[in-house]
Amino acid sequence: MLVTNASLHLVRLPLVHEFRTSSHAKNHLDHILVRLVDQDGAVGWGEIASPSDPYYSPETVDTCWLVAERYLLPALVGQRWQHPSEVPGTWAKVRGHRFAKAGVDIAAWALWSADDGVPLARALGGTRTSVVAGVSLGIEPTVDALLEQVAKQVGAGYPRVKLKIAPGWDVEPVRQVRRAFPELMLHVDANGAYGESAEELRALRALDDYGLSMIEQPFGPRNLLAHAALQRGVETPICLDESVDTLDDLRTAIVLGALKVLNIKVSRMGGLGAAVAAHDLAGEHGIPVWCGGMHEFGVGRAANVALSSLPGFSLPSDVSASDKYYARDVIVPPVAAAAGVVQVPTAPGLGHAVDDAFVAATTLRSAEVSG
Ligand code: OSB
Ligand code: MG
Repeated sequence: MLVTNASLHLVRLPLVHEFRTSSHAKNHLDHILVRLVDQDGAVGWGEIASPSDPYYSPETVDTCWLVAERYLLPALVGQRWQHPSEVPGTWAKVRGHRFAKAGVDIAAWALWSADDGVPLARALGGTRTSVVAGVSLGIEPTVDALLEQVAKQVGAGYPRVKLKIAPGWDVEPVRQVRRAFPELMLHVDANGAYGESAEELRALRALDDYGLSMIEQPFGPRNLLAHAALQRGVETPICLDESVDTLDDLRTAIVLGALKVLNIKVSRMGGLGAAVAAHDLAGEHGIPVWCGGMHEFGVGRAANVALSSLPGFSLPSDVSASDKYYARDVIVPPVAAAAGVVQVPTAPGLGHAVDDAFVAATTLRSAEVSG
């Protein structure tokens, strides 16, 4: 393959429901769509799903734009490659900036799998024909408002709900959701908001009584020792998200006993090849994985669905239908779920067309790199 032209498109979509985590609240998102064109005019799309602010990871939309425009696309355009696993090699000198890399990497996989006539899921080694989706619910103004959101999503058929928690919004909302939904597969995600004070540790240990399927990322990203210590004291599996950016991080976390479950995000790992490698390594150690989301638009969401079709993704992934997030998505058809199950596309490539007119109408700015 030879990419002869590449462009970036900053697209803004309003969220159907405001999303609040331990760090911030959002009612619209700006993601960068990446469009690659090969020598025959074939097109592949990817998505840089970085948040605008550096509160989840150090990256922002602006740093992603800069790094993609100045380093990643110029490194890729004009280079010949046979398989998308070679694409990260074109920018091997660039350290970090994994969200930016992931968006370009997804576009290369989409381009290549479409050209090869295989669905992206099969190109990645996926075997499932459908994937089970869970929903992630933000912090709500009141427990009643949260119960209403849980009821809405359970009513829509989703079999698993994840609740964002933070110090002061943990045991009580979990207790009430569990009381109202005794059988629901439920887990919590703190996005690293807890410290190791006696009070904070007491709250985290108290969560062990509610039959949660996991406690995700209670402590800061680099604090693997606190995760390992908490895992020794609770039955509930500890899941890592922000702590695992690389395979080396995962190896260290496994040796320390800092996790029993892994959240794999394509963006956080820097692309689909890296996400598959994390899946393989976790599998060798008997660690179940699931695919986390960054409120992706349809392009990134389709990549998440394809990844979730790999055999080790045995827990529900954050790949809810497009309409959980956006009234209108950038792909046609949008991602759909029936009773919380999403079908893996069987058409070549991403398996969804990008709605060019809608992308054009929602684009705030764009840039082009050609060879
Ligand atoms: O920690 O999983 C997270 C969204 C923004 C930042 C961090 C996270 C999330 C989500 C979104 O939970 C899940 C989804 O895309 O449905
Ligand atoms: Mg998380």
